[in-house]
Amino acid sequence: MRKSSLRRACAALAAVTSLTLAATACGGTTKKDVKDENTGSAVTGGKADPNAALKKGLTVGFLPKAVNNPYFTSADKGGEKALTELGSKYKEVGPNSATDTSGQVSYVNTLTQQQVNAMAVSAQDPGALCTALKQAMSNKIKVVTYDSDTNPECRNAFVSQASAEDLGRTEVQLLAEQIGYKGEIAILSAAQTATNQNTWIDFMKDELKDPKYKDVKLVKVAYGNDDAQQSFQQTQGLLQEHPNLKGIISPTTVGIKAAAQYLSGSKYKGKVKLTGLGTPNDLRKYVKNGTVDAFELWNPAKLGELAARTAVALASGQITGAEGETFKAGDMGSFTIGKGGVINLGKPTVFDAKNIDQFNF
Ligand code: RAM
Repeated sequence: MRKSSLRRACAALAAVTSLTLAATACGGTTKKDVKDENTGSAVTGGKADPNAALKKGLTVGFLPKAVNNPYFTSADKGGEKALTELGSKYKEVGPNSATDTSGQVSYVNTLTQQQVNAMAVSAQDPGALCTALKQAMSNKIKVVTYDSDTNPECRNAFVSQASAEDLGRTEVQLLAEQIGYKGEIAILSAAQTATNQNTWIDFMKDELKDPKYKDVKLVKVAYGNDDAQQSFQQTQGLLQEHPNLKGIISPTTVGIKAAAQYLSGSKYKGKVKLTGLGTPNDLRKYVKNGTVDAFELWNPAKLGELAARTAVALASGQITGAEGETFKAGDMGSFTIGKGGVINLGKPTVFDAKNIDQFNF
């Protein structure tokens, strides 16, 4: 582009966006990334003031991995409820598929252009959203990841569903008990790039190194992309390829439901064990018909609520995302920001035939 037309394009971009997006693209200066010295997470708002009043009238955009996944419908509803209570506005945007990463990038840019005060993002990929998220932060938008994180420097804080290590290890422990610590097992995951599932799978592999699992062999990690049909077909494929399979771990609500559906209608029902992360409402009938013994999850609505309350605390200056800062999340109580800017929701619940009827989500 010639200099004069570049200047014209830049002026036009600046007029529409009035953002540093234009400044960067056109060679202007942007604020340098500031990282918390101890945690590596982005700190964009100076010092925290724990006594700052919570602001009202903010807009917080929720961007889940995919809008048509019922897990995110529940999570984001929790976010909406909290924002309404706090006198702020909620909006949700997002792709239809958990593998549409470029779609997620566009939605980050849309929220930035709309000048929301904060966004809560469940990232499909740890790195792909980074440039767009940094752009958002340099425009004074607070970025919270929830459910699935990015690289720490691309957000202010991560609201995690539970300790990733705990989740990975306990899923292996649950399945090993069910198969008597012997036999071939497989994992049916979501998207191949998903930060949350990949972190849990790394801990599963590490747990399997313990000598007590010497007779348990992980034969395959399959990916159903959080798509019901693909997850169903992947389960079928796992059993065709590995006829001696004794158990499957599916750390995704979409995957475990599809796998339960497949097993329940097959000769493997009750013989090939299935555990992982699912909602009680999805799996109730498979627990009652003997397809699933036990599985786990947190309450997705509470995760969404905590993401919303974190976003408002950040946008109000109560916290910056640095380790050790504490804030009150309404009726949920007080939370302290841990290493890497991570805020933990709590411990997951294990569901089985004895307790499943006490839960409705
Ligand atoms: C799916 C998504 C989500 C994950 C849950 C357990 O709905 O992959 O990211 O946290 O499962």
